[in-house]
Amino acid sequence: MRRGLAIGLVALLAVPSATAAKRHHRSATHKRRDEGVLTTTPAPTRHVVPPPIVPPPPRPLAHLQVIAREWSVIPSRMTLPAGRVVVELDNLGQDPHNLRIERGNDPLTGFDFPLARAGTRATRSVQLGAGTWKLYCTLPGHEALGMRTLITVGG
Ligand SMILES: [Cu+2]
Repeated sequence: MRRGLAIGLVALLAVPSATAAKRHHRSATHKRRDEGVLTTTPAPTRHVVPPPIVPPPPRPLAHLQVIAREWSVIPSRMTLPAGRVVVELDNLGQDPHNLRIERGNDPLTGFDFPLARAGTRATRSVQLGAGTWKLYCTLPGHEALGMRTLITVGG
């Protein structure tokens, strides 16, 4: 009789402890989930990580449209910053034309566009230094007829 009571007491004592263990296990699982959330925020560290060095954004390319027709060469702007320039030649005339971009004081320095048929467009990227540049059509007589202009490239 006494023995049975003792077993009963042990059983009673054992039940709450098993529940407590379960509860403990559940809270441990919960904790793990919380830890998972915490990992998304940077953990405090002893070493200070320097911020990544971000290079400055590249300077936007200057764009120059040049309209060629009989008998003119008309640039979209008369002044440009020095550097790389995307030049778009639009032949809006009825005849083929070309374009040469030549340094004002140095006729040996220049950029040549191939012959553009009427109604066609050609694009070239060129590097223009500071100074005056002449834009003209190199076909015989075309410059004399008016297919020339000067632009100023700044420093
Ligand atoms: Cu021409």
